[in-house]
Amino acid sequence: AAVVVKISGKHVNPDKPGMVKSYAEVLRRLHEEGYRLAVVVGGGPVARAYIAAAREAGANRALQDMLGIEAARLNARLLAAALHPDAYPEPPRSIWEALEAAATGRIVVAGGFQPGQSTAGVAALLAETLNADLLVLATTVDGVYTADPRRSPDAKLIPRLGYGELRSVLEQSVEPGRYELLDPLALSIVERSGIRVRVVNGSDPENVARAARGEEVGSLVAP
Ligand code: U5P
Repeated sequence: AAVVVKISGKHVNPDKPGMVKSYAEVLRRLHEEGYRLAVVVGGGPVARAYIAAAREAGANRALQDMLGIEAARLNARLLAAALHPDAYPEPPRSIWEALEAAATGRIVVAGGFQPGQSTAGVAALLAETLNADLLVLATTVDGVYTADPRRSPDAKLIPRLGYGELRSVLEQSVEPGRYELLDPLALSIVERSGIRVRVVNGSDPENVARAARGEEVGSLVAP
């Protein structure tokens, strides 16, 4: 089966070498079990620091995004280094490059592609291109909630939802840096191709393995 995994940059970054190692172990095991894997790593705190600095220095939005893209690619390189030699060594910059990397049979590890989206957009595009059976989002929350669980104590986890329901949950919280699981591009891509998305808590990398194997963990978004 082909599975695309998007890991939050809050889990894979230079401050968390132990997590990087655990993710590498889980992903390597899935690869050995025969899963075709593409992994997208977010920019995390490193990206936020560069974006804020570029903004204060007067850089435009596209160039702020370009720094976020490179920060995510650097986090991707960190994970790829831990996965060596099972990962393709170069994070792809585009779908074409991702297809080339995937054709080698190694684990593809990507960061950002182009401005105007997040790494969730990259993950959705890769899931569509690679005909993935599942897109796993390894986030900092346990799943999709009725409201932002970090701000509303009575927020409830939704175990199974459709794309329309996800869209209305995401619309409740549009503040930058808040509860963002998918950007608008990612949402429209998974919806148009009916890609199944499982949202899990990535603080435990084993949740990614559970999701890949089809276990009921976190939330499932499906047609
Ligand atoms: N980014 C892009 N395009 C991509 C991926 C990321 O512009 O394809 C930029 C955005 O500014 C994003 C930041 O907020 O890099 C870090 O990615 P993420 O951790 O928010 O997904």
